[in-house]
Amino acid sequence: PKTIRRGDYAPPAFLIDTVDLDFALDPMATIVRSRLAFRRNPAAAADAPLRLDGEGLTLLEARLDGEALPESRRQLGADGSLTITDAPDAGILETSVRIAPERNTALSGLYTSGGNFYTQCEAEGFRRITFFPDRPDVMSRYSVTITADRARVPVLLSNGNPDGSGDAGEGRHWARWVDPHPKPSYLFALVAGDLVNVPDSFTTRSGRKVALNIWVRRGDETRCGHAMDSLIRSMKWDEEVFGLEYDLDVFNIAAVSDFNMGAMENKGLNVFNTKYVLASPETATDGDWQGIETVIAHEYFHNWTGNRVTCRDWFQLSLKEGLTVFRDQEFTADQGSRAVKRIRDVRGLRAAQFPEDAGPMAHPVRPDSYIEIDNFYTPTVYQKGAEVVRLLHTRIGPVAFRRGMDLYISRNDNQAVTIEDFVGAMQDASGTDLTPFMRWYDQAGTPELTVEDSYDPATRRYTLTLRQRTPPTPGQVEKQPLPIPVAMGLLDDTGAALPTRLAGENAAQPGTRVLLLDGAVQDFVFEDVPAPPVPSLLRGFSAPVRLKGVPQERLRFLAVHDSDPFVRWDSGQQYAAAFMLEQVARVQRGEAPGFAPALADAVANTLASADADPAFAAEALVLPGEGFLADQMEVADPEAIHQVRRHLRRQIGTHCGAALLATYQALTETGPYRIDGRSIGRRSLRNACLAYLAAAGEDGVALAAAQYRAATNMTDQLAALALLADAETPAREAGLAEFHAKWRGDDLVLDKWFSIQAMSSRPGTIAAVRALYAHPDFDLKNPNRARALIGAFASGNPLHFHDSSGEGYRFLADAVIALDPINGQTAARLIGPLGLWRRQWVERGALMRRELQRVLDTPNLSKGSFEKASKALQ
Ligand code: B3K
Ligand code: ZN
Repeated sequence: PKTIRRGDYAPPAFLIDTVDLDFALDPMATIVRSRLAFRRNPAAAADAPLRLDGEGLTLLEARLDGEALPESRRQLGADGSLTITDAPDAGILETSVRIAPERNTALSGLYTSGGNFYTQCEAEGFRRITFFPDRPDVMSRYSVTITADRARVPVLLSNGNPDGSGDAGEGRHWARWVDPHPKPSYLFALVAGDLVNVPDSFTTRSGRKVALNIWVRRGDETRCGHAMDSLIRSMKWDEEVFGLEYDLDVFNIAAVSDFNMGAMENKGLNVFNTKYVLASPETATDGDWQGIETVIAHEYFHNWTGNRVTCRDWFQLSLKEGLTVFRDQEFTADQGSRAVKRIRDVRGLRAAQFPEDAGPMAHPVRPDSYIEIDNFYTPTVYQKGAEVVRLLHTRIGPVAFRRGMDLYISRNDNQAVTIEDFVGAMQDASGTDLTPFMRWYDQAGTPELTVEDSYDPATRRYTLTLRQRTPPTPGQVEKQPLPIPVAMGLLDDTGAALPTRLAGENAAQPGTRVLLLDGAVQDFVFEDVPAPPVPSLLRGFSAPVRLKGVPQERLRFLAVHDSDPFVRWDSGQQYAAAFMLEQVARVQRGEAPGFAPALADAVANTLASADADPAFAAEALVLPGEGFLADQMEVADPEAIHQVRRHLRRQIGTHCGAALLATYQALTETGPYRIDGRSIGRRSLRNACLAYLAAAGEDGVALAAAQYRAATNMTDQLAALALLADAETPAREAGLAEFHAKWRGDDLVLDKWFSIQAMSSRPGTIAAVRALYAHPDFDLKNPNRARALIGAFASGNPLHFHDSSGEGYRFLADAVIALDPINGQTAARLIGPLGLWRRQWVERGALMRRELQRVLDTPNLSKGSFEKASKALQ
């Protein structure tokens, strides 16, 4: 397979001004007729041929300016493309192709799900529908006519505004859609089938009345309220915070149960995984409700950051994704607790992006090369990309940032641009030189930040020495220092904030200030410091770095006293992590893990003050995860990590049993189910208490069984069932069987049943997972189901995935090999966990490599899986 390089970018040879598409829908033989008004791009070489991407298309006819094109003037390439020789500088190209949506198991292009038609075009799926220069810098105006059987396919949707519909004879009907805004082909969408809509409306602040619709399968319309409410709040928020208004008369969302990712921001017609639309208290957990709000907001925000201003090429992907994640994070922060939102986002970044940045797939936020672009929709492009936008926000402040956004949009509207255009707008709006920040986009790896300090009582000077180092990553050995904004403050020995005055400043500043570390090492000297202070660093996680070497005593102090909730939470986590890693070392030496009374004290303190902010307390109670701990170790030890974490959970559950039980009981819900932040926080706290109680022994497990039986919402039901699934109790089999019987008709709930069992730490889990793979309800073709079992096991169960027999690795490789010919994109995404073999013992590493090699040796492997497996082996 071919490697695509960022440096090889060349503008398109031809531009397409208008696209007229005509679909005659049929599951096995859909005919797509296209009429393209093309013209030579003045910015490109004058002799380049007119080449159109295509993949798996059966060409029926091609006409140039009304005349049939002789075979001699059209070449079909081995890659499926179509090249026209001696094309005029401008003209009309008409093609007609046949495709079979029903046979499209890759779920890219036009496919069917449950008898309905859906498309997914990002990144390169449009070429599976019709011949086209399928690249984001070709922006065109689209009109679309759809014809289909009226009885089986009553609803016909595409991008833009509706522009007529009618009878087509012989039981068929048609509808036409016109999108007034130019767009790249990856934003094209078509949805058609037997769907029902949940309608609402929104009036923009300039008075445009927008019809809102969520389209679902019959029966699902009662579960769309939260998605609609999230959409309306997103539309309002974007007007208020960024001054951005919706720009069409309709906004349609269609939900589909077979989908490769979360959702897709097609212009005016978003397509969503049902997982991010459908929710009711009985079927969705609090996490699901929050996921819906986030993804609805994210896709809506793309209308400006992604659609109106799009990417010049796929290397610029973070231009839209990093920025849009930043926007959805801010939206959620404004809806509830900013501190808890930040904690969750950082937890996610550390769980997924930090390991990626330390592994074989490490790549810059703006990658230099790829084989399959679908492999680069990564935590680095999304989450680290959002962190880099946040760095700019921190550096120039909210007012200049907003001016920068206005400038970015007004300069680049209806264009396909680069990350330089974004940073350039921020720079011009702020008058700050931001060129050093470009390094964050181009350098991979997570910087390590270390701190030393000294205090001189004679001069009352306090010196903080900050040092940075970024470890080498594949293909990038030498690293440059990065500009790192460090939000910080100083505390006195009672925990009170000290005003800070840096040498050279006239007046002291109260509260948090931002130091900019832009060299490898730098001293910051504070004047008039009355006594040795405790520094609080990286408040709000002001940069995506690993802060190292803060002594345990300081972490304990900050966990209690700092004014910044993120630092309080993080100091507690870092303290616990360091302690746990010491116990892992003991276990590795054959000793028993010890117990830290300080951890029990911390839990007791958290419980005592939990009522002030239950959601924060719940975050603080949860011990650092097994993956987080493994990521701190040069060579991981999944068994020892698991043993230590289990031991500590039991100890805390025992030591703090009375307080945990009291909190648990005090939080018992009486009224109806509510989904506001405080109610969610109370449920998380209650279930965090239950988890410790269940870890402590039989009484706790019995309590979980009782909660399972009494639960009236999915959050409490599933939390209890997950604890039972991990325990040795008769309630386990009974609970799992009952849950299955109750929910077997509901795909999204059944996914949870698969995941819980895949993540169990009980002995025999690998065999159980193999049995679930053979279960009649398992369906490899459905990406949600495949991820619920295979992905949950490989990413969510380090203990059994890394079983020293290698059976966990073998299961994953078997599944990837089976899935790859069906859906290469989803298969490739599952390979990741096998790539971390360098961080395992040599023997395990060898077993992992053997499985990667087996994947690689599979005939006709997709280029996505080839790229993942071959890079992992390097
Ligand atoms: N832009 C889509 C992701 C497309 C993934 C293609 N493999 C969803 C999003 O980020 O909003
Ligand atoms: Zn996105």
